[in-house]
Amino acid sequence: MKGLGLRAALAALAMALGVPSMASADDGAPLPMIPLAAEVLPGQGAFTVSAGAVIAVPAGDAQARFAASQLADMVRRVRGLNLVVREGGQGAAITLAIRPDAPVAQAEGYALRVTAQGIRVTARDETGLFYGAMTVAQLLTPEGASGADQGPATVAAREIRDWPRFSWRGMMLDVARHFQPLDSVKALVDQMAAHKLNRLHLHLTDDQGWRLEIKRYPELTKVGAWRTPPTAGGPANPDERCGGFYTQDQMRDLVAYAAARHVTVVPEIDMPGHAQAVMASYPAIGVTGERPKVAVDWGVNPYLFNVDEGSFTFIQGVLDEVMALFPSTYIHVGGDEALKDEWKASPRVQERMRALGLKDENALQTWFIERVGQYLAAHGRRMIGWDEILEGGIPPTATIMSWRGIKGAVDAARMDHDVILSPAPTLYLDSLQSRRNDEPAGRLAIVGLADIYAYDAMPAELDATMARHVLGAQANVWTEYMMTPWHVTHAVYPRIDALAEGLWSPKERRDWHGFLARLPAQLARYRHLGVDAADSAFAVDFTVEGGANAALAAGAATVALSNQAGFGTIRYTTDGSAPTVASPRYEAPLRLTPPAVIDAAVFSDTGQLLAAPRHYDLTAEALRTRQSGELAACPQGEMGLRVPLTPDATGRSPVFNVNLFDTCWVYPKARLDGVTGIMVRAARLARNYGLAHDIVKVRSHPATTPDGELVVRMDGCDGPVAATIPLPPPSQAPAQFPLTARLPVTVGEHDLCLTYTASIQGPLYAIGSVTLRTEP
Ligand code: TNX
Repeated sequence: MKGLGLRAALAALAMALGVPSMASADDGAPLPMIPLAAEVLPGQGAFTVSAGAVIAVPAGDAQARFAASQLADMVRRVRGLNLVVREGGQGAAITLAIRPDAPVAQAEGYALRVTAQGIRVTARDETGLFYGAMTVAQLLTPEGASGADQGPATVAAREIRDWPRFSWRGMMLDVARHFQPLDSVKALVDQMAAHKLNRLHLHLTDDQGWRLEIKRYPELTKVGAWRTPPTAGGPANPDERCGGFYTQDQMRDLVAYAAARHVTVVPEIDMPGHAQAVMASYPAIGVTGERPKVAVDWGVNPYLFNVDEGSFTFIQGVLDEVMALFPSTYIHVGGDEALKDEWKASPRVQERMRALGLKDENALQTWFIERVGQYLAAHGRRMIGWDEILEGGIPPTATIMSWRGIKGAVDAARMDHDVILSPAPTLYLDSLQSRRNDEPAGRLAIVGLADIYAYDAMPAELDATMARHVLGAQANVWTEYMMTPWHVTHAVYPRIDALAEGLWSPKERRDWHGFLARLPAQLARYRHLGVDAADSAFAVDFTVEGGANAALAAGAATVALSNQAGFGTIRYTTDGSAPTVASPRYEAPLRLTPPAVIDAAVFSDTGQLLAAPRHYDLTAEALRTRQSGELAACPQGEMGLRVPLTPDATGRSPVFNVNLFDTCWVYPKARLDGVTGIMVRAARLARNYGLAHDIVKVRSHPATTPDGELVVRMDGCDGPVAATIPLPPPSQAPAQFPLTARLPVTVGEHDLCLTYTASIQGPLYAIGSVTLRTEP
């Protein structure tokens, strides 16, 4: 029975002895279900599903058959238990059927009864039946610890009635900034469906790429789907291409794949801004008629659609093909971050604006968007736009997607428009999920698992009549800094679990600790399905009590172990061996004398690994080193981003916390007793950011040598210069290089301010780490 969880072992024993399983089969164990059902009532007894058990569906009901096959597939892949799908037949272990009298009337709802005789799912619609099947799959895979080959699954009798809180339960995937392979998108759809999420918003076009084949406008993908990655100094290699696109056949396949799983794909074609890839393909559609390159700069770029008939002919031509591909009622037309400079500078646009009697460029944007909205409405579709489209007065046909906080949603709902919430930073999954140094690139607003769980999509400001305009919410996966499918996976899982529960389960059922207790089963499913979920919420953090300086002074350190969620059991070793369930359990901070090591991992109460082992090196050098993420911003500055070494890497990349407006960092309270010098791991990155009007805020520091220097000051950024280290010419140094200097002899704690003086027209210099040295 090695590898079996205790409960599974007992069930197996009961089976072997021919004892009927009792209600205690999973008494006390958390219901292995995310999102949690609206209503769960306990029953008498239990039911065991063994290999070869039948899932029966009504004859001829293809959708029920599909739901059953998805259920069987998940149970096979997670548990190694093979179930058989059959049409018709009495006495099956599991039955799925649409019934007009199913005891849940809400759309997408289902009823699920487990009795000693079997598991019955009924629903009034196909979506509800599918979700009931997904719940059965979860009930049959409750075991975190052991995984495949667990044998029969015993489910306690109970009655579940379940339906969603919100109708729009979404995820947005940005395939424009970094193209995402079709298989990765399908894998996301699989998990969305398993989590009862039902809207996949695809951000298909942006400055950096156009990702959908449009037959009438082939240049959009011939030119607009590809960009030449920027360099950090030196000429770009024009043969190096980054990008990709979906053919119409591939997109039809994806839309059908998603529809079968009750996920609607909502396309976004961004306009009038975020349109540089369009102008690179069809410059005549732009305001200036000039042909830019497909953008490599993240942020806000100036290219806008023109407002003449040619633009609308183009947009309508694109939308005709989009509508033919996507059955979604809603079509997203963007409308975000459209810098109005080009419209302001163009006499033709200004003339048109006056002729239309519009007072300013915001009103022109509203007119532009509404014209597109009317076109969609005439074809039976509805338009969604980001909340900026409210700025010139709300377009009458618009549904608003609110991202700049929730104000847009509240305003629009009060004006009787439907709204969808996706406020930054909380529902922006490009935000990092912990302060750990091993977190990959992203925005430095920290959005942990608990933050997503705490999010409530219903703005408190709205009364009951206005509240009906809130369709729901979605989390957005912007991919400027997510270069690989691995990174998207890391950003999405398990935060998707917190999102799903917030959007599906009744508000009063929300319970963070209950959620955490139910999560290990889901993490185990991820492992068996090959979904490399982030363990950021559970991974061990090592904290030197009293700080590194106290440890250096004492020659010994007290190290506390903890994790973000405060969940699970931490086990550790100090001999360099890998921690296991049998390793000592962490109870109290460890007193250690450098050099020492700690390896620590986190386990659930059934012994399941919740976070991979993390290693901590306690050396004097480590105590004198600060990683990029441990450096502070200079006064008045803010570290906004953690960026990779190159913008389009194909694997994991070293990362650097940066303030795009000032290449300045502080090593706070550096202990300089015995210190003779400094070693900075420097990096040279591309400066590829569209800062729009904020460009004037970029701070320049005067240089004294051709390629600039790293200047180290003592006691803050206005203090005396302690070292000046010239930077190597970009053509003569690799992208990462060490910089060393001697420091004046002193004692005590001093804030070290490190500033690059290289030209702000050139590469962006960053810091990987700073180490204080004690060599003579
Ligand atoms: C703002 S959200 C954007 C996107 C960026 C995102 C990065 C929105 C409508 N516009 O273009 O990718 O921030 O977090």
